[in-house]
Amino acid sequence: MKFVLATANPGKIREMREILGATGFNILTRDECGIDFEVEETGSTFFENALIKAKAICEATGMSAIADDSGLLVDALNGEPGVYSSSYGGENLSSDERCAYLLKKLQGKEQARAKFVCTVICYFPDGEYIAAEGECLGHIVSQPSGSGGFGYDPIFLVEGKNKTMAELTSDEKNEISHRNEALSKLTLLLKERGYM
Ligand code: ITT
Repeated sequence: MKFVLATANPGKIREMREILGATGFNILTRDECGIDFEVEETGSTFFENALIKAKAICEATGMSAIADDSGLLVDALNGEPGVYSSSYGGENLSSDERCAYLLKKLQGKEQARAKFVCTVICYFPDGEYIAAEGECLGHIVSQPSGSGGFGYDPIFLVEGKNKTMAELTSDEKNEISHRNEALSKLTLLLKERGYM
């Protein structure tokens, strides 16, 4: 079975390929399908944005498309950056700058409970789709640490581990991540529907 990933984020593409590797699916990227346009994320929820991306890439390629919409929710910031995680603090910031911006916003707050969440949607050429969600609990640390992963990983201390997400190996991250939970559920649903 062939799928195209509806994400342009290289960190997500790497992890989705690693996680879906065991399924035997043939996973293509947007680039490999010649998609060079950006999909505008006009939704106000992870679900809406995942659906917008999956539908757009399915319609452009004629192939079943899997989209990931994800983000970081920090309790003391009332759930920010949330659906705006990829542009928090400004469109053109680097990941390091975005982490620094978030840490600055958290200054003076007492607790820094947070979670990563992920909604994945597989959209089929007949207009049907299936969705699944995952989350990963943790805390924000005041000093970034580690060089693995991407995005906010260096400032996210994983619950139950004394390490930031960026200090985990990619296998370790993929065992506990929000993305893994969502994609594992999606894979089960695809299995139930006879796609593998
Ligand atoms: P696509 O829309 O092309 O998929 P994007 O990066 O814009 O790429 P999102 O709109 O879903 O995707 O934004 C998700 C952001 O949340 C992402 O850019 C990171 O900043 C953050 N994020 C999501 N998952 C993460 C993870 O596993 N580790 C660190 N940060 C993550």
